[in-house]
This record gives sequence, C-alpha cells and structure tokens, in this order.
Amino acid sequence: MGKGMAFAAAVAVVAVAAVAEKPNIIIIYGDDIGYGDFGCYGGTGVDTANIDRLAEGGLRFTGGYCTAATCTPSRYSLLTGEYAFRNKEAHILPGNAPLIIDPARPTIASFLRDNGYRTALAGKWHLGLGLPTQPLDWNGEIKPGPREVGFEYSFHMAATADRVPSVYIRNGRIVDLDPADPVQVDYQKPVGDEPTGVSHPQLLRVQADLQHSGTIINGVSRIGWMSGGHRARFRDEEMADTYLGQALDFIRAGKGQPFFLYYAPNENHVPRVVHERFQGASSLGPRGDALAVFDWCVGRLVEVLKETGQYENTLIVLSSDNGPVLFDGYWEGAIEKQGGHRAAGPWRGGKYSRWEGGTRVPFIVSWPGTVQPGVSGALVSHVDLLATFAALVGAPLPANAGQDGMDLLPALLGRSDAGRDYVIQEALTQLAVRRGDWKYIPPGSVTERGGIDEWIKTEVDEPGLLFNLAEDPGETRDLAALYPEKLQELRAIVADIAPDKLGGEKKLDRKQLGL
Ligand code: NG6
Ligand code: CA
Repeated sequence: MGKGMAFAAAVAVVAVAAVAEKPNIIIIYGDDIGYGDFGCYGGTGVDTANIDRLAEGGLRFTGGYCTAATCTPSRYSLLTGEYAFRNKEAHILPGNAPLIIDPARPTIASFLRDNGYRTALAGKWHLGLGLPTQPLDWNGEIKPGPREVGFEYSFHMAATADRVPSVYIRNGRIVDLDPADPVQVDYQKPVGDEPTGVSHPQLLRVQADLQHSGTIINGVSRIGWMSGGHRARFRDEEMADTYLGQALDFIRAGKGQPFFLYYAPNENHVPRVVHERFQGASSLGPRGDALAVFDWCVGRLVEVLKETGQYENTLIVLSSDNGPVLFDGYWEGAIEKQGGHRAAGPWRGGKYSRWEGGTRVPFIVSWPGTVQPGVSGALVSHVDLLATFAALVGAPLPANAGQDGMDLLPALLGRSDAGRDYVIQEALTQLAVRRGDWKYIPPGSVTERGGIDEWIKTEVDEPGLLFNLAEDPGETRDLAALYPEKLQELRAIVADIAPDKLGGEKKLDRKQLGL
C-alpha cells in the first residue's frame, strides 16, 4: 500500500461525499503503451518525466486494466461501460466500418454532456463511422459518429494511423477536403491508381508487411486503399501536435462550465513517424521516440491546465488502450533497439494477448488536492469509469447504461484500496480472469506477437491454465493440476458472465464442469 492510503472505508465515504464541485475530466488514452513503458513503472531508455511527475503528485495503480488487448473492444468498453465481447462488432475495425456504439446507449461523453459538461474528442476514434445499412460517403456528412454518442466537438481520424482514410474529421466533415478531389476508400480492392506498397516499394520510407502495403500516404503504405483527398491527407509527423492543439484549444475555451475531454493521441501506435524534433529522442528507436512525444504532450496539457487555473479542478485519468507491441507491421527497429527496456514490465505478452501484458496497463489518476497521492494495488478496469464518473458528478446512471462497470470512486481517489473483486481480460474475443493473485485462462489459444513478422500461439486444453501472478508474474508455471478448486472458483466467474467463452467447441456445459 502506498503512502497516505491507510483510510478506513467510513472515512472514504464522508470524504468522497465532500467532493462538491464538478471537476473537469480528462481521459488521456495512449495507444499500445505497455505497463513498463513509463519511468514511474520501471521504463528505461526514454525520459517520461512529465508523466512520472503526474504520477508522483497523483495515484499510480499497479492493478489497472484496459478491458481488451486490442483497440476497438477496449475503447468500446471504456466509453460504454459494457464488456466488448457482448457486442459482436467490437473487434479490430477496418477504416470504413460503421459505428458500433448504438447511439441510444449512454457513453461517458453523452452522460457527462447530459450532466452539464462540455464534451470533446481529440485523437483516435476507431469505433466506426456511418450506418451499417449503407456505404459511407466520405465527402458528405459523416454520421453517425462521435457526435451522435455524446461528443459535442470531435476532431479525429477514422480508425488508426496505419489504416486509410488518412485524413482528419472535424464534426462529421473531412478537414480541408477539396470537393474536386473526392475521397474513396476500399478495404477489398485498390481504388484509384496511386502507388501502393506492393507496386512501388521503392517509394517507402519504412518497409511494411503485406497487410500494411496498401495506398502510400506520406511515404508510408497503409492498410486499405484510398484515392482523392490529397489536400486533406495528414502528415504523420504533425499528428501529435495537431491533436494536442485541438485538446488545448478546447481546454482554453471553457467558461464556467466543466468539461470532459477524451484525448486519444496516436502514440505509440504504428507507423511511428514522429516529428523531426523528436527523432532520436530516446535510445529505443521510433517506438521510444513516440513515447517521448506522448510524454511531451502530457506535459504541455498539464502546463495549459495550470496556465488557465484549471489544474486543481481537473481529474485526469491517464492510461492505454492495450498492452505494448514492438513489431506491428513495419520494420522500425523496435525489437533491435529495446535494450533493457521491458515494455510490458514484468508481465508476459502484450497487445493481442490473454497473457497479462495484453491488458495490464499504466493507470494514473491526478486531481491535485483531492486524490490521495501514492501507489495503489486496487483492481480497477476501464469498464468502471462510466459508473465511477456518475458517482463523481452525483447523478444516477440511466437504466440502459453500461451494466458491467462499477463505482470505484473511493479507490480512484486513493481513499480506499478496495477495487473490484475480479477483472475480466479479453483478447481477440477470448477471455481470462484475474482475482487476487490468481489468473485463469480458459481453453482456447493465447496469441502474442513474437519477433519480427511473427505470431506465437499457445494452445490451451481443458481445463485451462492457472497462474499465481504474485509468485510467477511471467505466467510460466501452470498450477491448474495443483489447485483445482482455485481453478473452479475462477472458472465459475467466466461461466457466470460468458458461458460461451469457456473454450469454443471444447466447451463443456456447467454441469459437466461441476459448477
Ligand atoms: C492489426 C494490424 C496492426 C494494427 C492493429 C490494430 C495486421 C497484421 N496488424 O490487424 O498493425 O493496426 O490491427 O491496432 O494487420 S489497434 O491498436 O488499433 O488495435
Ligand atoms: Ca491500441
């Protein structure tokens, strides 16, 4: 337990009730940033002084989880408070996928908007745009999208930086679009006659795998094909400054109304093409340089909060959408240059993985004067943020709001070290569960990225794998045979929540499992 955390539950209730004014709320959502990437979590090779300072003055969780080991499901759960596996569309989306959040479903953004907040998104979206019933016209009004699920202002890319269309969208319109040069997007076949990574590899600044060898934008081939929109195309080097600028403008514009900002930088997702002033900022190559960019952006954001007198009245949650990945389609040298830096910290695996590194992420909360500074081992998940913010603003959640989250306000403010009892971890639609020191991985396969252009799959048979994370953070010693009761206890959690996630065709019904 960290300094200053020995508070009785009764005290916590009184103290939380005493939070009178509605604070601003900022979620800073990193992309593919691992548990071990920041200095305050043991990272080396890149200076993350701004984030470390935020953690020092705030609360740093060691048991903080995103809900899934890839972006779309993780962001879906974050915003809705619903487990992503309940929504069959919540898998990694192409750049032309329809919106997967039902606009009738409350999100953190719509909930806070309805409770007096100004709301904005600046950064990555990747939750789809448009309707499932008709193809999206990129040259008209792009909707439904972030605005229809609660963001009054939105400035974002459609999906990821490695997926077309490589443009920004502001409030439902492509920014800087020339009507004489309309955008077309396709994920099945090339559109237009522009060079691709396959036809013109000599034009590439960074070599890519076949999946990332579609249309070349800014010297980098992407997933998918696009034509048109030349004036609107982004330059990767400026993306961080662009999103940050949007975030800062929004912060500065506030007048007497609290705000909610979902700030979702691209860093350090691939392609890692950082601004010239950050190239070589770390010893880790472009991946570390991108982390330095992220840290710098956090520093600027805090500075502007201070300049505008809002720092003390702003709750910041800083985290990541999934665990780290070194090679993710581009030959950027991340593996060769990692040295002693361990992006996932002590945990096994990373992005895509049911191993711990897939979903155990950095999780830092700042609210000067209100959050009790320290380090907390409480189990907290992004799925809880909607319910927790509802408690914070003192408003009931609508009946149809995310049913999977819980109010963890006392834990989030460092006034209690009681988090959730267990946490569900999703990777590629399969689940795992952690409770206390124990982790259970139901049958199926566990995926992780291996070395360069390599995937590693571990097939898991009945009854699944059981690990003690306190003694074996690397998940190397399966204790299933030694502790069958513990295994059944954790398995019962999954059986209750998602009986179909106990091993696909190998699944046994509950009676056969002895539950
Ligand atoms: C994968 C891509 C990867 C990345 C990821 C999404 C391949 C082989 N890999 O399918 O490069 O784009 O999708 O990342 O295509 S995420 O952080 O948005 O989930
Ligand atoms: Ca991600």
